[in-house]
Amino acid sequence: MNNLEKTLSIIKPDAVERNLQEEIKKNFIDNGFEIKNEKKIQISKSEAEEFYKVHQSKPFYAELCNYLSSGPIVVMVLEKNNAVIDNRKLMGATDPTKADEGTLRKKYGISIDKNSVHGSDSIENAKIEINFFFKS
Ligand code: IDP
Ligand code: MG
Repeated sequence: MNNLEKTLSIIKPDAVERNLQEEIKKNFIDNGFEIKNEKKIQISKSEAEEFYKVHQSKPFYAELCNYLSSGPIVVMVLEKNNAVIDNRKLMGATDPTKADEGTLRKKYGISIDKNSVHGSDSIENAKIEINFFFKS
């Protein structure tokens, strides 16, 4: 069945700093994702606060926003059938020590905060997040 979706992926500062973006992009392509749009940017702290506002009540919110704005990131629109859930599966658990073998966070993540990749968690949030970075 054709269920073509788009999702937002971010290669986070820890991975860009280690120059892993081409290797991580190859994982997406090898797993059937098409990279429809892509840019390398650095966002401000206030943009990170807006992007992560669903987490504003969490104890790690300030640290999280400081981190996402601390260096260059690569933001991408990925497309495939069931892109949202399939990207979450490919990424693995939030905490790299709990992520399954073969997942991006297991392979590249350093810690729960420096976990290398972000991916939208629902079709609705994917639309919001894609619009945040790639205003149409
Ligand atoms: P997700 O990225 O797997 O969707 P979320 O719960 O949405 O995980 O959390 C967003 C981001 O916040 C995570 O990717 C991680 O970088 C960071 N984070 C989550 N939990 C913690 C924590 O307990 N301490 C520090 N950072 C955290
Ligand atoms: Mg999340």
